Amino acid sequence: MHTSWPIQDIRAQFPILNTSVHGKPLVYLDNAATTQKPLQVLNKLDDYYRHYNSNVHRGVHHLSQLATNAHEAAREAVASFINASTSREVIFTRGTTESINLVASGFSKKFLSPGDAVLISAMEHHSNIVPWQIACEENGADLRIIPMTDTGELILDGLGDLGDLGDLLTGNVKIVSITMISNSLGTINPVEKIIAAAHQKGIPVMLDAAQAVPHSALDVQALDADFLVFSGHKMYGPTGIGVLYGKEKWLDALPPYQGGGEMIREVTFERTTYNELPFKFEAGTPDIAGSIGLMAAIEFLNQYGMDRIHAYEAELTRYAMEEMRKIDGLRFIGQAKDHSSVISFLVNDIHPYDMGELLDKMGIAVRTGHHCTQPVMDRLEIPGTVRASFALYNTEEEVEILVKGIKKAITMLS
Ligand code: C6P
Repeated sequence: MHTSWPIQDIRAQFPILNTSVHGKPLVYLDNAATTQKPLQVLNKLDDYYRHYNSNVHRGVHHLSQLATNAHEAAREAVASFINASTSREVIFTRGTTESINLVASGFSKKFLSPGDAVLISAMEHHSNIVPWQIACEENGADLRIIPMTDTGELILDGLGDLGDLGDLLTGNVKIVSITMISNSLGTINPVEKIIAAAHQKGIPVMLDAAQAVPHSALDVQALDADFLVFSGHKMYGPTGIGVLYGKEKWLDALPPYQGGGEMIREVTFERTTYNELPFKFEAGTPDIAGSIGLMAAIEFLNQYGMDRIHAYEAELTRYAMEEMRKIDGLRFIGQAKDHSSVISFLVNDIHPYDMGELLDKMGIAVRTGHHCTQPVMDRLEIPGTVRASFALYNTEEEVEILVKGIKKAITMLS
């Protein structure tokens, strides 16, 4: 399989992959929660703190200029990675959650009124539900949900033919906010169609790309997304840094999120004027090491190419599903035709926590539970799932260890 994929070189860049857990070699399959970090990223963080740690945009001194240049180069790198038309459209945040909160809070203050609605889907992460619930509550607006099938696919009746979502996408919807890939089901949603339908009615769309950005090339202009959000730590970068992409016209229209240094142009006790984009949304000292680390992660990904990464992971996932399908009593939770490298499953009536605990004893790191998507679990009437999620450094051998581990756990728990 994929003899051209430089798996040994790649793994050599992730020292943590050589760790032992409970005396067994680590098999890290919790990449949808967070990915491990390559030396390239670790070294960049170390280099920053060791050699040019300084605050940005504030000092004329040499170190501050170095830090500012690196921080702004990171913004350019993100802009080019997602093909934003300008780096002014790239706001650094703490992550996906903060990015969504920023937009939801802006819509709450400026664009939502009683009788309006926000449209999300049945498979959103809590961070794309709760901020909108708060915004709707603040304004007497409705939170509408695109339903899903038992196989974990969105029900988009009429989409394509009618160019709308039937009763859901009506004129009083002020924004559609939808995940590109479900973190608990692995479903890849047809966001292009949803964007086209929403735009026909002049409704903006925000894409939660947290699970998409590490796995395939993203082009915000081709997608015509109005907002797109993601976290650095799920794409081999550090924790604490994330991105809000927004079309300039939308970012200009939104009010500031937080007040403080950096986001202002002029302050008097009577009145404050705000800085231009992107700084209007970046109050306080930013995560400078984080942005620099994120740039290193982008360089790491670009070195292999998103298309090749996607092809390798897709083949690995196919192999994993093929092998797992042979396990008696195992059922996949989320069987969408278009599937990412997230595999959720249950075995007979074994509780996901029990399976997860036993796998952990074998050195296999998977996630168990509701994965911050409780409404998905309620919809499917299950307590949670076991989730194995793959990254570019995982191997066929690791898939085989997982399959053996699941079989062993079944024997122990039956
Ligand atoms: N999902 C998972 O194990 P933050 O925590 O802000 O970096 O990302 C939140 C988030 C938003 N949307 C989606 C689709 C996500 O998957 C996540 C994070 C992790 O699935 C942690 S719950």
